[in-house]
Amino acid sequence: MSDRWIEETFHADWRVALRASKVLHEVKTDHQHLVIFENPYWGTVLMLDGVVQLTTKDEHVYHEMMAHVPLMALDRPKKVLIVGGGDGGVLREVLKHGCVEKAVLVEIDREVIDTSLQYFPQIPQKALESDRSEVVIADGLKYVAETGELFDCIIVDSSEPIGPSAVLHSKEFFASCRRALTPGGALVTQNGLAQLFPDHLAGTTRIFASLFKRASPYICHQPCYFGGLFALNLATDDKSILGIGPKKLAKRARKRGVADLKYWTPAVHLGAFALPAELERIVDEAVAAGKSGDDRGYELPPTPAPDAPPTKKAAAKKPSVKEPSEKKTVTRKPVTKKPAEKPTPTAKTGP
Ligand code: SPD
Repeated sequence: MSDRWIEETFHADWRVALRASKVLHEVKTDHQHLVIFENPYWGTVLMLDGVVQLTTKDEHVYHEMMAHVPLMALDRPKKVLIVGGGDGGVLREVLKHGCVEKAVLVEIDREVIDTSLQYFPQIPQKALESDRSEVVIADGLKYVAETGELFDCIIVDSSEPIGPSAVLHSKEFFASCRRALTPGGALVTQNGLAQLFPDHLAGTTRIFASLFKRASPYICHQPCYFGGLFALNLATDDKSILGIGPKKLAKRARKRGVADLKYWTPAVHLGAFALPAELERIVDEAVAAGKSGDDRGYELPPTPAPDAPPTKKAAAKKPSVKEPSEKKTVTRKPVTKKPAEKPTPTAKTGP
């Protein structure tokens, strides 16, 4: 068994490390650092720019909740746009809805698609080749801004707001999504670890509340996203889609042929919108702010220079982390260690 450990840094003071029993593929693509490796517990793991995107053990949680919550809420969604999601997991779930006639997947990095098909084909299954799927290699921001098509549902399956994913958390992008939605359609995005990064949740919620009649974050728990509750965020102009009861949700699932899920149920769907008090407060404040014109999105705090004394504010929010170079950009780079080596200094990550 290999002794290489690959780390994800969530916080200046907190990393997790996964054993890479076998590195299957590692490359710097045109857009990001991509590594796929085997871990005896988690199965196959995909990391982009040092952030775990999925493991074959628990990918169903996130993929089911990204797809089925908005789609089950909608009456008869026919056209779906997925931005990102090149691994095909969300697409696989979307196509389970018999009423979906067309699903367009726009991925900026072709290598995510190619390597997913090669190293964990059980995730996309046949979704990427389906007659109902259209796969476009393009910049999601540009695609959504320029498309003349309208979609009933847009699902943004991005990474954290770093690297090529950063723009997919911006107001400009979400405003374009709104223009590309049919009236009453639903937009969903991943919104990060809510308890670790509440500012991220607040930022997206402010934007959603400023653009849509309703912003409704919901949560799931995906074990490989270490750090507690994972937030997703749904925006719509049709408030009624959030009031669908359990019987109707179950009926829709039956009628559309959505079966044998591992996480989503009507009860989980409804319960996911119940937020713990501390998060509910953050969301309520963000909605109020968004409605009164404060549409500030989440901004990554700048990484301090390696030797700069931390300011009080920076120290409280984002402790300084030693970096090997002068580089000040914030990226999640996988830190790999062999047992004999000293810990490698790492870039501060966290969205
Ligand atoms: N913290 C990582 C969040 C990653 C969200 N995207 C996952 C892509 C899986 N299709």
